[in-house]
Amino acid sequence: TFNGTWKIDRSENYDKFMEKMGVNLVKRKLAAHDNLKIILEQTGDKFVVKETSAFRTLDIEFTLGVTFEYSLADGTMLSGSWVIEGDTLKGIFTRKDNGNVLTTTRTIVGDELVQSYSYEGVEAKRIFKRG
Ligand code: MYR
Repeated sequence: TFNGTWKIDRSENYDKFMEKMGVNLVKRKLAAHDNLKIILEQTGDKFVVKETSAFRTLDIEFTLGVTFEYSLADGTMLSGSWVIEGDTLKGIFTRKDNGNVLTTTRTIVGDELVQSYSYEGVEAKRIFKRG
């Protein structure tokens, strides 16, 4: 189960990923220490995500397979949806400003939540521990 509170532990290649996304150096340096925390609550095919970071606090609700909108901390708007395949949440999102696609997955590995990101050929991971 994905349910619970997840606190960021470490990231892999996240700086390069943000650079590809067009995030400037100053914001990337801040984002490297964003203290991201997500609380996931799944009920059937509905999810509530409570996101807290150095940048903002945000509640997101979505239903698997149903398109919704999500804004990044810098205001960039994404539109897309999550589905579950096996034990993995798979998200496909499109940037509204340039039409490029961002894919992401969430999967439990051991006692960690691993979120992967892919954008324009650059991949990153953020790894969370239960908090
Ligand atoms: C959620 O389930 O938490 C809401 C939807 C998340 C959509 C994908 C998020 C991608 C975030 C990428 C961060 C990029 C920073 C430049």
